[in-house]
Amino acid sequence: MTDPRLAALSQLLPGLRLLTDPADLEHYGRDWTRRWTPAPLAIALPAAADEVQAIVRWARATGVGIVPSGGRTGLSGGAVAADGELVLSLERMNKVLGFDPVDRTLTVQAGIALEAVHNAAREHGLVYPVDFAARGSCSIGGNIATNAGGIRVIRYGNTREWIAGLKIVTGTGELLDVGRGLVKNSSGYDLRHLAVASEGTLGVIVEATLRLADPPPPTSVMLLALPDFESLMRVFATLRAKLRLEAFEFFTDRALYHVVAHGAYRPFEEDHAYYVVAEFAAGEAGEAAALDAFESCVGEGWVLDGVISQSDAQAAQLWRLREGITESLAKYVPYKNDVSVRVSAMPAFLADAQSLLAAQYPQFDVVWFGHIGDGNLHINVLKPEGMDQAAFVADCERVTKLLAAALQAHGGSISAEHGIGLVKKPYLSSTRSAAEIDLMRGIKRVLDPDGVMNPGKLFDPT
Ligand code: 2HG
Ligand code: ZN
Repeated sequence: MTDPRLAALSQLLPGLRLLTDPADLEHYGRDWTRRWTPAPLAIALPAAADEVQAIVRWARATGVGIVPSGGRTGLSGGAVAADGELVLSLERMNKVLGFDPVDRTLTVQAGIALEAVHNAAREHGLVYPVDFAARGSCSIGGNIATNAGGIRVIRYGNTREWIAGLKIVTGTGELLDVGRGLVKNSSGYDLRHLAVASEGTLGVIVEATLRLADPPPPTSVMLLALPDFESLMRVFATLRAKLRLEAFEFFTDRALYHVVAHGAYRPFEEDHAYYVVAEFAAGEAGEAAALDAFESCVGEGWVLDGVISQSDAQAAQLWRLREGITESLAKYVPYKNDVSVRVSAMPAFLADAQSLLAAQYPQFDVVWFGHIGDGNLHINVLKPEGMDQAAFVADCERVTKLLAAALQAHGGSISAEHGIGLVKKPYLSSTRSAAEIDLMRGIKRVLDPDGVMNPGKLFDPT
């Protein structure tokens, strides 16, 4: 280890695991965006909060930036280390620390995978209800740092709702214990919520106390085929009125094409323009209500075909059609948009966004899907084979500027649930006012006075 800064870190923390192999730098320096060439200084794998504190103090002394790192499944470049930073991986801090049956909370280290949180909650007869396809690899710390949403937000809300307490090592090296599991606490600013969606720019989340919920009733899944976008919001309103919805997701024919090409089963004989996967409370009443809702949607011409799962295996098969989309598109290195508007603004925004993208992207395969019930659309633009990556991204950026303006006009956000990171940084001001961004910078200055925490993410230093 020749770099004197790393030698100093090793001297400070002789037990600290540090990696500098090129393969490790590459592995830990990137996330799922695959757009930047990883170039971290090294990877640190601390085992405890006091080591994290010492690393932050070292970073302040040496000026090396720190990129906090969980499962690196992010889609906005928030965990990318492409500029000589130290990647601080929470991988070894992945334990369940405790369960409290009275408070109904689970305390975990931040590096634990979301799926391991689900399993731990289930062992106690409860659930941690935030869920999405990357559950096996993403970490709870990363979920909190991006306020991850996923497929059950319409019933349970985003990650933010489930955070009872956090331990955070701030950019000053101080360990804050905020929230402390209290249900009621009107004692001033709630610092928990500054950490949620902060994308590692204020500090490193090292521990979280999560609220747990009662398990949902048994559910069934239905897949519906729709003729047009207008029907989508109508079907949503009908299903929401008649059923206890646990999830309501949509995707287009292009998404189905790719996910089937990737190995999923083909649900209907005929092709349709749009599809909905809805999960709802089952049982006799649930099934009857589902049939009733289905028939009235068919009667209105909003639904053209449909299937209701008859077993858990079939439910999983239907879910795969939605959850397999990201993976099925990965080989195209898509340009991703993750946008939101108020649900009530969705029909008007959709009309604008559709005509905008049809006019601007006539030559690209554009795949729409997402969490329509939350006002959240994912729009993946696929790079044509043989096209230069930089030219493709430049063309997409040109269109994103127009999309950001449309979002601004409809009061929406350029990032619904993936974060700003590096990818959406140029568009932050379409979603946040200048006064808000100034305040955010001010907050960063207080918690990270030397700018060592995830530098260049969210916004550039002034
Ligand atoms: C999803 O909803 C994820 O599946 C990923 O947020 C979205 O790949 C994407 O664009
Ligand atoms: Zn999503």
